[in-house]
Amino acid sequence: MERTLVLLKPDAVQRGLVGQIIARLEGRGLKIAAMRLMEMDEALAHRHYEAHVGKGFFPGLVSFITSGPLVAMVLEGKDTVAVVRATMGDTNAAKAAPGTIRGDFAIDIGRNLIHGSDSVESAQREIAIFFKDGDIVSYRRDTDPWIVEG
Ligand code: D4T
Repeated sequence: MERTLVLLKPDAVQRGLVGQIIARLEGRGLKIAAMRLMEMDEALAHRHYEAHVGKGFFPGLVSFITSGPLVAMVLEGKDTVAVVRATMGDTNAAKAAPGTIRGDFAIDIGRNLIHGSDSVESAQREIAIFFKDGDIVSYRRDTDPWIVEG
């Protein structure tokens, strides 16, 4: 089973969309392996978004992501990285397809509600930034065989 890091960004918390967003991810069959409400400081934001340091949108991104509490989660399941990205929709929320989280709840790239790791390698790096090994819970659900064959 694959794991990914999901962040429900400060706009999701402020707009009261945390429950609806988690419901969509859970509804697909993904399993919550870790979850915490927290604030990101500048150092953590730089670490998480290290690939974007120096880009024009970086200062705005850091100011937004550190502006209030967010929900960090580890989700687990089959092809989780790709499934979460598809469920989120296009990074530029204005172009995100209806039916996706961003396509239904957002209209701006700088307020796009949710982050999901873009590869298995990124997921490993990002999960380690937000969670210790002991924070991640492995468990079996009776519904698992009804969600993934075999
Ligand atoms: P995140 O990392 O938040 O899940 O977004 P994506 O993986 O979908 O997109 P990204 O890494 O390219 O961008 C990171 C983050 O920066 C914001 N952003 C991005 C922005 O405000 N303006 C921009 O022009 C871009 C490219 C949105 C997501």
